[in-house]
Amino acid sequence: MRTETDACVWRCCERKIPLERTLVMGIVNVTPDSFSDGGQWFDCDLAVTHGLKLVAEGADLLDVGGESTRPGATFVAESEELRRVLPVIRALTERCGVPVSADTRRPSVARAAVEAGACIVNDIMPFAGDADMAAVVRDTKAGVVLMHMRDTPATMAQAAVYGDVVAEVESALREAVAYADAQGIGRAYVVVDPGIGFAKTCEHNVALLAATERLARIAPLLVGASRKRFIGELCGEAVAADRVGGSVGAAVWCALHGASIVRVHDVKATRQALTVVRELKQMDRF
Ligand code: PMM
Repeated sequence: MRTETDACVWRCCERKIPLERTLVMGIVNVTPDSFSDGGQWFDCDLAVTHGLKLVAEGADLLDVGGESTRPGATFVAESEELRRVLPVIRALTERCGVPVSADTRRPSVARAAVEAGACIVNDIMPFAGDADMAAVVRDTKAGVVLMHMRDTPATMAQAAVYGDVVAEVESALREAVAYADAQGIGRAYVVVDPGIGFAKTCEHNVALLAATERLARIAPLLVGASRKRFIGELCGEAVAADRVGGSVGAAVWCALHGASIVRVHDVKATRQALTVVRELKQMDRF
């Protein structure tokens, strides 16, 4: 069982990140092909400038990734992933002041990222890709995001078959937390994530978001709905960058239902919305 104290702080290397209010994690994709912003920051200087802008707009954390996970994407070589992310992580850690996370499924990249200054490992294939990942997290004392997905980005669309998606994702996340426990990773280091859009249809994503409160009982919850395809399907927007309103709506919903962190592209709009809703919610108590 988590204690109240654990629930309020996320331990990430030397940092203790308070989780009393919903935090905004800004996305820095150093990739040529991400579905949401592919190619825009595929250059170290551009990526760093983008990360600094997100922090100026109110990001509490930054998530740096060097491998696209869009449906159908194939993996890049380890050397290429390292080449893309390490200089960006190093520069952002030195310059931005907020905790930096490495979005990777590779233990070698996770370890190098922590050595370069990251304090969070965002593992989209929790411990499945390689058993060494748990050891990296335990040894470095990095915070870890355990995200639900099935198969790999290249094949996940065919794996989007569930009887009861909420129960199955909940049970898989509980298993991932138990595995982390067994590997000696303290609960205070762990955040879970339902993996919106990863081996899920539009209906599955909506059901999972509707179950935010239930999923947030497993461990502190991170949700990444930003610009994803289901928002396009619900709102009739084919272009990812035109899904800001729907993305902010999803982030507000998650915050109101107990999510600790929302992972977003549009930090400024999300931050404004969460600030106003938070004020209103506080007034609501009186
Ligand atoms: N989504 C993407 C990439 N990494 N990590 C976590 N923890 N949760 C997510 O939902 C998630 C992720 C999808 O791609 P994007 O970086 O272009 O948004």
